[in-house]
Formats: sequence, structure tokens, C-alpha cells
Amino acid sequence: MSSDNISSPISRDVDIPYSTTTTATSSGDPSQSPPQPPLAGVVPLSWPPDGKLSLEWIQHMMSLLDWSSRNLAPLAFPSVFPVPVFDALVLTASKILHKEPNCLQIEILDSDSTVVVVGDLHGQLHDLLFLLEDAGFPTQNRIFVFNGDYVDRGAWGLETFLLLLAWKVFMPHKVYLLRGNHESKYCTSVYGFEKEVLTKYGDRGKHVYRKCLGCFEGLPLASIIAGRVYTAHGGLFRSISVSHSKRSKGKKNRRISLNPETTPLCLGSLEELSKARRSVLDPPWEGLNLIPGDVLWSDPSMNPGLSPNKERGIGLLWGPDCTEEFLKKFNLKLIIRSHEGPDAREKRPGLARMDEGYTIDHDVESGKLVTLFSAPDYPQFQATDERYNNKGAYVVLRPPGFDSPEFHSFYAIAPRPTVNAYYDYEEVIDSDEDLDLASMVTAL
Ligand SMILES: [Mn+2]
Repeated sequence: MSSDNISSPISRDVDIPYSTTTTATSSGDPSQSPPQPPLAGVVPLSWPPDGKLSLEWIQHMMSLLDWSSRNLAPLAFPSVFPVPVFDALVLTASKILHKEPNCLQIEILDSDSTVVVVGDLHGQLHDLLFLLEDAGFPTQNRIFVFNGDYVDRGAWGLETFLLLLAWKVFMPHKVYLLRGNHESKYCTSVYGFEKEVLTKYGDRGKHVYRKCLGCFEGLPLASIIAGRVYTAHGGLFRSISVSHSKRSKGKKNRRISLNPETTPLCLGSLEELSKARRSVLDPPWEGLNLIPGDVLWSDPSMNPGLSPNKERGIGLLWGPDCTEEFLKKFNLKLIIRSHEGPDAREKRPGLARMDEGYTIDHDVESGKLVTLFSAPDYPQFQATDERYNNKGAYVVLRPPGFDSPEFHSFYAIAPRPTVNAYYDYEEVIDSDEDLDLASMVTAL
């Protein structure tokens, strides 16, 4: 892996303490290089002695991550973000996240509060930094809901995830982080995040990766904003019907019918969602615990009904009739889901392209279904010269109804710092189709 512009002059005006004479060099694959001493002149981030993060601390962290992504080799990352700081941040965030319910109820108490919803980010740190400036930082009356897929594909998944964890720790009731399908062991082993972590943290990489996976397990699955808007990474989910055999005098010997060929699929309820077991490294595609996999992997379709999502190998496809049923049943007006970028949408005739970072997929009697994708110029690494050049978008929801989404599209930060990918993007398929279930079994 080549060094990423170490010798180029620092072009951004960042107010972090560092020595302008500091250089780091690497040649060849940094994961093969010997351990590096801390860089002279770089002041690493330190965890506040009282454990309380401040806005200044987070702003400093943002500057530092931006600077290091432009000026340091990946393997020098611990020089700015030492393992003890990583440990403290992830432990503090994990404790908060694991206590949250599967489906967050985000009540808006302040009449002038707005809610910003963000879709897939996929390690595109600089675009996230832009988004936060453009939308405005989280505040007491600006709530953020992130819809998952923070890592993989892009080269700064670790920075992206850690920054979001810091905001979560600083404002736990104003910043909400939902789980995406990429916050899993299987996806991160295929699409780059695992290798990114091992490269950046060297001999502590396995420890750091394991802690990230533990944190992913704690991420909630969905949210309901102001009682009106349902958000989740993939979307809707099935009912898990369990029929009890009457022969066994009500004892444990129950008969469970799970074969989708024989059991008609029907939509699950919010109560079922609340009872699902989300703390799994990879959501199962078979067995009893199917709701997390559906919520994280499903896609809308223009065909009516619910059906297995054969393209993905996990999750469901649901039609406009299901959107209507779900909205009506739970008195909702809007569904905001993410999960499909320009590459996925290119292969889905009948559904709109992702050029603007959002699409309105279902427009039904009770409300709408929106797909929101916040990674512009995605994926970062592409094998062809012809890029999608998609914009990213975020949604602002305003009182009193919070159900008329205001879309904000934005271009990618250009140029991106030059770095190498952490996965073989010429070999690994573009979108998440054809999930390799066999390798997922071994990944478990
Ligand atoms: Mn996804």
C-alpha cells in the first residue's frame, strides 16, 4: 500500500497541534511493516480524566481525524487515536447502546426541534464531516438518527464509526445510531473493515476489531420518530409465527413451523420487533430469530406482497401494499430506509436511480416510503473509470408533523485523499447481492 500523501503540504487549515516537520513514511504494504514508534510532534487524542466528552473534544477529534486521513499513513493511526482512548470510547458507547431498545421511541418534547436522518456512510469520513457542517451539529433541538452502514468499502470506516460513537457518548439522547447490515462479522470480513482495522492498529488490531464487533451487536435496529416516522436500515420485517402443538398438554414440546415454503409470510408487528434478539454477530437467515436479518437486509419492491429476497439471500422484498399495511396499522406516515446505493439501484428495474441520494419508492394512501443514501460518489473504490457520480442526501424532519421529509442532496468532497482499498474491489461484487451463505456459516 502506498503512503497517502505524506509529503504533500498540509492543505487544510486545521487547528490541531502537530509539528509541520513531522513525516511518516511507509513503503509497500503497511501491514507488513514493523511496528512504528509514536510520531514525534503529533499530539494524540486523550480521554478526559472525568470521562465526560465536550463539544470542544469532539471538534478536536474531527479535525484530528480529517488531518490524519490526509497526512498520515494508515498504520500511524494509533499515534492520533491510541488504543486506551479507543477502549474508553467503545466501552462507554457500548454501555449506552446495549441498554437501548430494539426500536427506539424518539419523542420530540421541544416544539422547535428538528430531526436529521442520515443514510449509508460506508467509511466516507470527509463526506460525513461535510454533512455535519451542512446540516449543523447535533444540539439540544437538532436530533440525529443514523440509519446504519457506517463501515466497509470506504477507507475510513474506523474514523467514521468512532466519530459517531463520540457524538453518541456526548449526546446520548440527541444522537441515535442504528445498525446496518454492514455492522456485522460477515460483511466486515468481506468488504474491508476488518482489514482496515488490522492495518491501522497492527498487533492490537484483533483486539480493536473484536471490540468493534461487540459494539455492533449493541446497535438498535429501528426507530420511531415523533410517533410518525419509522426508520431502519433495510426496512420491514416478517411475523415469526410459532404454532403450539396441542398434543403436549401445553408443555415445552411445541411444534415450530418456519419453512417459508409452507408458512405464508406476513408482516411483523412492532411488538415482535421489540422482542427480537439483536445481539448477534451476523443476523441469521434461518431459524427463529429472523427479524434482525429482515430489518437490516430487506428491500422494497414494486410488486405487491412479501417474498424472500432471493437476490440478497437474506431478508425480504415488500410491495406497496405492505408499506400501506404497516403505516396504517401503526398509525405512521413515513418510512425512511437506506441500504441501496447507485450500484444496487442500477440492477433494479422499476425502482428509481440513486443519483440524488434519495428516492420515493412507495406513495400510498397512508404515506410514503423513502430510500435515503448519504454516501456521495459511491463506492469509493471502483474498477471502472465510469463512476456513478451520485450525490448523497440527508433528510430534515420538522415540526409539527415530522412527516414531510425535506431532502438535502450534496456532492462528494473532492478530491478525496489518495489511499488504497482494504478489499479486492475488482473481485468483490459491487452491491450486496448473492450473499455467500456458506462463507457466512464459517464466519460464525
Ligand atoms: Mn446496507
